[in-house]
Amino acid sequence: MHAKRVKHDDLKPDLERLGHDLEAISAFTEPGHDGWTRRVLSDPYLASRAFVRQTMVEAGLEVHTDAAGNTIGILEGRTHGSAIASGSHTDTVASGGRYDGVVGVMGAIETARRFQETGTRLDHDFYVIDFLGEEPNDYGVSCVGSRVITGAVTPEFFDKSSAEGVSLGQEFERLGFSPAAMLDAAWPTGRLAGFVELHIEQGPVLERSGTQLGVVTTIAGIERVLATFLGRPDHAGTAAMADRKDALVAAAEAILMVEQIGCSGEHSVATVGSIDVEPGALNVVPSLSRLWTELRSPSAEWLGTARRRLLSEFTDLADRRGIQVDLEWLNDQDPVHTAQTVQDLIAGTSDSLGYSWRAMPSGAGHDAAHIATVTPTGMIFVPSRGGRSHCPEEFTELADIGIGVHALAATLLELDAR
Ligand code: HGY
Ligand code: MN
Ligand code: MN
Ligand code: MN
Repeated sequence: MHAKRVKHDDLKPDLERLGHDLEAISAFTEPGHDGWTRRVLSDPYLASRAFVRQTMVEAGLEVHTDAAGNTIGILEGRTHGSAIASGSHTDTVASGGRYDGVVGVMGAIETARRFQETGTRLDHDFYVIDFLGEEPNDYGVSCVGSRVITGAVTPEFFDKSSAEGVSLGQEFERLGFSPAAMLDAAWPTGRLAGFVELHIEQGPVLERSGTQLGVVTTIAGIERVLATFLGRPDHAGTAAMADRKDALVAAAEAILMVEQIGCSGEHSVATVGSIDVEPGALNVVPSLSRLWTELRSPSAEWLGTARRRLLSEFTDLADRRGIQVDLEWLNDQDPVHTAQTVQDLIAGTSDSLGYSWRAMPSGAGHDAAHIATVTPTGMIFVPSRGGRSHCPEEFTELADIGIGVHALAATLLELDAR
């Protein structure tokens, strides 16, 4: 006996209420930055999570925070066996946008409201999840909450140290999390019967093609590496050019190599997103440079080749310049195919609701990439204006978000009935 069969159309979200939620959470940001900044474990982030928790409570959910630091709101089902889930993240990159991740969390909360308001009692418990720390933290590690519940963390995960010598584990302990508990917080197999994440596309495809929804087929794999070049400090006025061991010039050459690697495959990209230089004085030949680098592709094979190519080219470069290079691989995320069964549910409900859709890959990483390792998982995209994201210009029309939330609710109803 499945849930009372509400009509898909009745699950349309209350746009004004959804818009209010999106507006309210965008008030939480680090002052003095362009755009929105809610870095994991920062005060604005901790304050925004209290808001999300309260919003879940007011939406009639039973709320708790698990050992992984995920905020989970539960709408009880009829059977309490396994659960179906939806959610995303509410942390941001520095000077980022106000839709990345947020749309998936507030959209899932609105969906829970609509199930209750239409008297829809699902068979499965429905989990609404705000995952901890999806964006790469200062240690280069992303998707903390979804990795923990899928058993994708190891003790080394917490040993990573900052330049100041503070480990990720110590940082989490400072804020009341227990790395030991996190290492033991994987959810039992079968706890989830399915997961769907609503997210902004963060690219131009839907807008350019005039399509309302994206049905995500694969989520790009990501290799992140911290490359440290160790040269020699010298007087900038007396050290002859031929004698220098300049760590910053080496970094400049390495950055162009990364660009060439990124251009070497279809749908592949490669980026050096941040650089540190020491000692950072105008009249001292740089002795050290750190390059925070990532490689992405939907192809595991390309990622393997690119990783080996980066290693060999950086090593040759360091040898040629008589300096040292150290590579710390930070986190890897394999490319993930979403479940065909869930893709079909999203496509079918979009058709039944009369929304246009297209199957497409995701160049961005998501919590769904980890959840997909333990349960049938799908993703729904809504358009990003100008394809822009991870910047203050990130924007998606409320009406477009509403279409995504509507498709999400209908998809979850069908997922529940499977
Ligand atoms: O980096 C990403 O792909 C995601 O937006 N965190
Ligand atoms: Mn992001
Ligand atoms: Mn995101
Ligand atoms: Mn069922």
